[in-house]
Amino acid sequence: MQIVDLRSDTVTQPSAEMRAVMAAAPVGDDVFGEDPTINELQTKMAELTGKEAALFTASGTQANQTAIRAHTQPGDEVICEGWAHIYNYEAGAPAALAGVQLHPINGRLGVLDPDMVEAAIRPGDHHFAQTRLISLENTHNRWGGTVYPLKEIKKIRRIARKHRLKMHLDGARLWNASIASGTSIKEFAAQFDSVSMCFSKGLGAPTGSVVCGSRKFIDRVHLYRKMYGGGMRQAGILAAGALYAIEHNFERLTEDHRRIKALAEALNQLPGFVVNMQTVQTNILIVDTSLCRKKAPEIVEELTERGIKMIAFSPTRIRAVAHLHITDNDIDRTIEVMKKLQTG
Ligand code: TLP
Repeated sequence: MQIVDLRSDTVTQPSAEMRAVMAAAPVGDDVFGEDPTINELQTKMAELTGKEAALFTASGTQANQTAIRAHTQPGDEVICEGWAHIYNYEAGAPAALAGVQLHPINGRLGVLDPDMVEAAIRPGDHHFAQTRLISLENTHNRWGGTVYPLKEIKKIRRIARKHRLKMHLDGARLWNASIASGTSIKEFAAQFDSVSMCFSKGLGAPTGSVVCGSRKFIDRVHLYRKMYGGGMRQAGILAAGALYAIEHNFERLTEDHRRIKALAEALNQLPGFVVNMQTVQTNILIVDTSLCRKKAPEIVEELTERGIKMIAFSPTRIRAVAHLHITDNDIDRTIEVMKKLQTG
């Protein structure tokens, strides 16, 4: 049975061409800064984001967490959105590794109300944790891959400046945000002190992420990357996959966006399934199954038995993600299978 794997854009396999480029990559000891392919990737990412420097990391989690550590001291507070990845899916790392507490604020489509952000900033009084950092996510995964619009980011930036706070962007899927909105990566990045981006999601590289920021900041991130076990030596093999992915798989993300929209529209016609089309902006869709006779995990199990893989995000929410390997036929097949589930 042909499997349609819509669980995440992290499930892609490197193509033969990508593997060949990786195998041929010149490498060196990156802890000494001597891996030419990693250096090339870091230079490229610094240019793309308009920052002074960039550092290759093992994962998106390592990129976010080394950045959070480098911006803060133990006991500090970090403001984020209530469904942020750093809060929900990074194994409690801000508390465990940086010793900071998160201050989540509920947003709308992943976008924060600037007044609520300002109200959440703690006074300097020593009863309180010191607010140091605001972290945003673009696209916002759990809200359904929603784009954080530049004009909204600017409102938060103004508040951050006023209160002398730093800003971090979890840009694991900033590639998708840029393609969907027409706002360049540089324009987004200009509003932040640090930006993390992933190569192993929509771009389809097997491993790796990056943190971008000022030279001084990246030097601190370098310390914490070593501390967190991320000094990977001859990892240029991985960086080569990332370089290949940027060149070949960035512009094509529009195809993933088109396909997930087609799937969302079709699901909205089926009994029981509701997709809020406002949230369908990039390569992710969240379908609300509250009106179905079956719970989301049960539906996911039935789909899996029929060769369609998705993830139950909660008892009433299922996530599907389009990526490099998902074709128009796969979308059609998914719709056909879901039609027959008798969920209404
Ligand atoms: N997200 C994964 C899961 O952890 C949910 C996925 O399948 O979407 N930031 C954002 C916004 C992410 O979505 C992810 C991965 C990360 C950071 C972490 O990246 P990795 O998995 O490389 O540590």
